[in-house]
Amino acid sequence: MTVGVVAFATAAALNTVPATAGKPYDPTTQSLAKLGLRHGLQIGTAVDMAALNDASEPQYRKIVATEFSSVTAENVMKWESLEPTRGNYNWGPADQLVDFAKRNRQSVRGHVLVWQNQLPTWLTSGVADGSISRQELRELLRKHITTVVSRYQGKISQWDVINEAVSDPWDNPPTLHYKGFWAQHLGPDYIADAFRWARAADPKALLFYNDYNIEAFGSGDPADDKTQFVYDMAKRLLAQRVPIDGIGSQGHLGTQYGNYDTLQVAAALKKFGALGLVTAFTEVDVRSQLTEAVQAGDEAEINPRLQASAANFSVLLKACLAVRSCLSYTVWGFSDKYSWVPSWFNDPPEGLATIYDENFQPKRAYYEIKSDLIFAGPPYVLPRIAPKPRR
Ligand code: 9MR
Repeated sequence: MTVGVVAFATAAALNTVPATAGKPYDPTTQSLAKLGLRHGLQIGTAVDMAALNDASEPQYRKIVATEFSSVTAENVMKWESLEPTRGNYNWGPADQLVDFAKRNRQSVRGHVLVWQNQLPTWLTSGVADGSISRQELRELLRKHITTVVSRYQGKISQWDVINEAVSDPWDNPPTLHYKGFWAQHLGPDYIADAFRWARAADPKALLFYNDYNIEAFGSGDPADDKTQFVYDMAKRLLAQRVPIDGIGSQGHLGTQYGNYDTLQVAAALKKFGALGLVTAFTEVDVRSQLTEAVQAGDEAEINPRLQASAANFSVLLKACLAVRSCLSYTVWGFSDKYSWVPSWFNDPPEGLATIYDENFQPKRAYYEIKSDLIFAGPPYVLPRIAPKPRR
C-alpha cells in the first residue's frame, strides 16, 4: 500500500514538469518553430508567393505562419523578378513577404543577390549582343546589390549573396571551377566584390555563400570535392578580409543516392565553423523516384521512400543541432503540392520531396524532424552561438 502511494507520487511529480495550466506538457502539439527556439534554431521554409496569396488555399498560409520561424522567397527576390525591365523595379511580392514575416514575428532569409539563373533577359541579352560592356556589367551588379540590400536593410537576417558559383564533377571540364555567367563575364573576383557591396549596404545581415552538394567532405581534393573547393574559397576570402559570414548548405537530397550519416554532416559543419563562419541548411528537400508502382499507389514502394526521405531530413537536422554555429534549417517548400521537384525531374519522374503531402497532411519526415527537436538537448545539443557580422 505505502509503496504504491510513493510510486504514484513520484510519477506525478515527474509529470508536472513543465506542465501548463494543469495539463502535462505535450511537445508533440508544439510547432516546429517553437521547438526550434528551444535551441535558438530558426526553422524556415521557402515561400511560393502565388500560393501564399491564393484565397482558396488557406492551409498554405496558415502553415507558413504557424510552423516556421523563418521564411525565404522561393523566387520573388531573384533579379528577373525584382527588375524585369531595366530600371523598373517590381518590389510588390518581395515586400509582401517581408511584411508577412514581420506580422508573424519571423525572420527572413534573403535569396538571392548573385546567381547565373533567373537573370532578367535585358541583362543577359545585353551582354550577349555586346551592348553591355564588362565595365558596365560590373557596375550593374554593384547597383543591383546596393539597391536590393539597402531596401531591406535591417529586415533580412541572412542574405544569400552568392549562389551556386562552383561547378560539379559532371560538368565539362570535370575539374571543379567557378562556373556560369558571372565568372565568365567578370572573372572570379566578382565574389569578393559582391560580399563587400552587400556589407556596405547592410552592416548587420549575415552574408552567405550558398550551394548544393556541400553537405559533407569527400576526397579532400578541391579538384573533385565540391565541399573542399568551397571551404578553400571561404578560407581565401577570409584571408583577404572579405566580409563573408556563413556557408549555406542547400540540402537537396534524393533517396536514390548514397547520402550521408549525421556525424559526417556534423563534421563538415564543424569544419566551416572552425573558420569562424556560421552555417545553415537553406533549401532542404529529399526527393524520390516515382516508379509506376509508386504512382499506382503501391505502399510497398511508397513506404520505404517516405522512410528514407524522413531519415535524410533528420540527418541534416541532427547535424545542425549538434553544431552551435548552425543557425537555421530551412525546407525548400513544405508541401508536395508546391514543390519545384516534379516539374524539374521527369525522366524518371521524381517527387515526394517535402514534409507535408499534397493535402497538407504531415508526413513521416515532419514527425521525424519534430522528434529530433524534442529529444535534443544538453550536453550534446546546446543553444546557437550569437553571430557577429564581419566588417
Ligand atoms: O524552387 C525554385 C523554382 O521555383 C524555380 O523555377 C527555379 C529556377 O531556377 O529555382 C528554384 O529554386 C532554386 C534556388 O533558387 C537555388 N537552389 C536550387 C533551387 C531549386 O532549383
